[in-house]
Amino acid sequence: MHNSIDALFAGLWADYIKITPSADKIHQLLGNATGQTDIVNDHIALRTFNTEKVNLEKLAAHFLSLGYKQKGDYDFASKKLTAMHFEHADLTNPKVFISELRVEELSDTAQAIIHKLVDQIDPMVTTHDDFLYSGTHWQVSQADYKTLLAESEYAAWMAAWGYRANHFTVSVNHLNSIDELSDVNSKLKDAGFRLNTSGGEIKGGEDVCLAQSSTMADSADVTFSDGVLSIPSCFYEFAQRYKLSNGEYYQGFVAASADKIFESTNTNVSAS
Ligand code: OOG
Ligand code: NI
Repeated sequence: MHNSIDALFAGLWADYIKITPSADKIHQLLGNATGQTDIVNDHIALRTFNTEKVNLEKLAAHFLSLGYKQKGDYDFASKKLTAMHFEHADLTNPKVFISELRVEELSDTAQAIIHKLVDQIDPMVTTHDDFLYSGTHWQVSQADYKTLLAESEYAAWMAAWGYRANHFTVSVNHLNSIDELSDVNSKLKDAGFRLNTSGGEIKGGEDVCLAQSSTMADSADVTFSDGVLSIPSCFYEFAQRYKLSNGEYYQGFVAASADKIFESTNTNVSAS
């Protein structure tokens, strides 16, 4: 486990931008628009399988040991996912959203593939400093990737990319001279970035105290056991938070919006 929050997020960021070149370009774009070099990160998200060896708890332990506390929990029935979010008492630290796939709800074929992957992990690695940005700990074939893809985009993404932040999130509230998420979206589209339109370009809004948008994931090469394939890697998210009636900014997530944000790593842009 890391002993510094900054070191952990620096490791996550360095790994993330290697396969998400758009993130660097978006920093430049927003930096030029606002005169800022200090883009504030609202949160990151991590994914895993609910298998005992690597479940949500194993990932969360890295944040709990740094003083984070568990806050909300979420259920995504049709995607077969359970999630929790974590916050630090010092709210200048990014929030963390961790989900896990309920493997036992998949077909026997998909379960067998996932067990074959998880069986290859040394149980000790989940406690290593760099585990949360260590990628895969298994060999996977293109055929198995495609079998998973037909049943669960999430399972296929995990099999190909493993342990790493699937997105960082620009805090729109902390941008100088840009106040609204819709203005961020316009700048991104003008610059040629493709937004996730599932559930609309903006998910949520002032009524749920959180408005979110995201790019569609970049594409990057993955070395499968039987060759290289270019597939969706990671994306960038944009979040605008609103105040609750007590005057404090809402710090949680919104399940209906999150359900659509997951689709930013889909192979095909969904229509709704
Ligand atoms: C997480 C999707 C949910 C949010 O901000 O609601 C999310 C994921 O894609 O793993 O990030
Ligand atoms: Ni997010």
